[in-house]
Amino acid sequence: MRSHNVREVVAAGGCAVNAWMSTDSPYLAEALSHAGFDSVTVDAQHGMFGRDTLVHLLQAISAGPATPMVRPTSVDAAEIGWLLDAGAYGIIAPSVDTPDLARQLVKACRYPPVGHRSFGPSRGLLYGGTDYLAEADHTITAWAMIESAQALENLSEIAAVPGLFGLYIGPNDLALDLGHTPGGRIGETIAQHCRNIRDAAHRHGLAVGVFCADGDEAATWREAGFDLVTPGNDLSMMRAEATRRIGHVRQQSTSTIAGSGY
Ligand code: 3PY
Ligand code: MG
Repeated sequence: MRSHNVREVVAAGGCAVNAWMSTDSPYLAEALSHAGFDSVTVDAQHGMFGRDTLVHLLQAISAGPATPMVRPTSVDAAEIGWLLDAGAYGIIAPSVDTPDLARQLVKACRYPPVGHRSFGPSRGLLYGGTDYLAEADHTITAWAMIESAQALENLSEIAAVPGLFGLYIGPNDLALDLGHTPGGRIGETIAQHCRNIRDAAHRHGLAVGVFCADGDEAATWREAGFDLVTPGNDLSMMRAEATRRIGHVRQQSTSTIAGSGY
């Protein structure tokens, strides 16, 4: 199987930089894969595309050096199995609020006897190579998203579930669930939770990642010891840069462009 950039970066003590695809353009996915990101995650939960386009996005990412990952809509085994068969090397599962959901996630990502992934690797085999069956369980990364008060309560038990690669923070849903306003940069209350989640992940030998509003915020979390950061999604990058250029042309200040990352 091809190596997993995120595993390599994290093993070397670095911080992986992850792109986030929410639009339906394989051309853009290909460009992001060539742009220097370690991984590109296709967002099947909030992305504006269907199943066929998702395969085309993964194919386009394969044309460059970035490792393809996907956020599914849940820990559903049939959905995750299909995404892995389509060539995903990582699954960032939303709303993993309990250790039981974390166990379901791991089982969906692993072949028997550890899990119950069904055999039929399809495009995963083409992209991954003939040793796919032998290597898939060691290569694919399972990330549990921590994005609710319930997940915070169950944090240690979730992090202790064997087979997870990392915890990934969804700061917007976490803010919403805790009664704060989502969008924009991470506020101080949520930032303190992010630091606690980082510590819990590292105590259990897991990586920790976070979705950020922009590159500056991602740099801050990289400095805070995070193992993977996402500096907003494709659309937010495009919108922020478009706004910056328009402001430049019109000679207006662009200091108010703080985006939500979406
Ligand atoms: C969140 O912030 O809730 C996310 O899911 C980020 O992708
Ligand atoms: Mg979320």
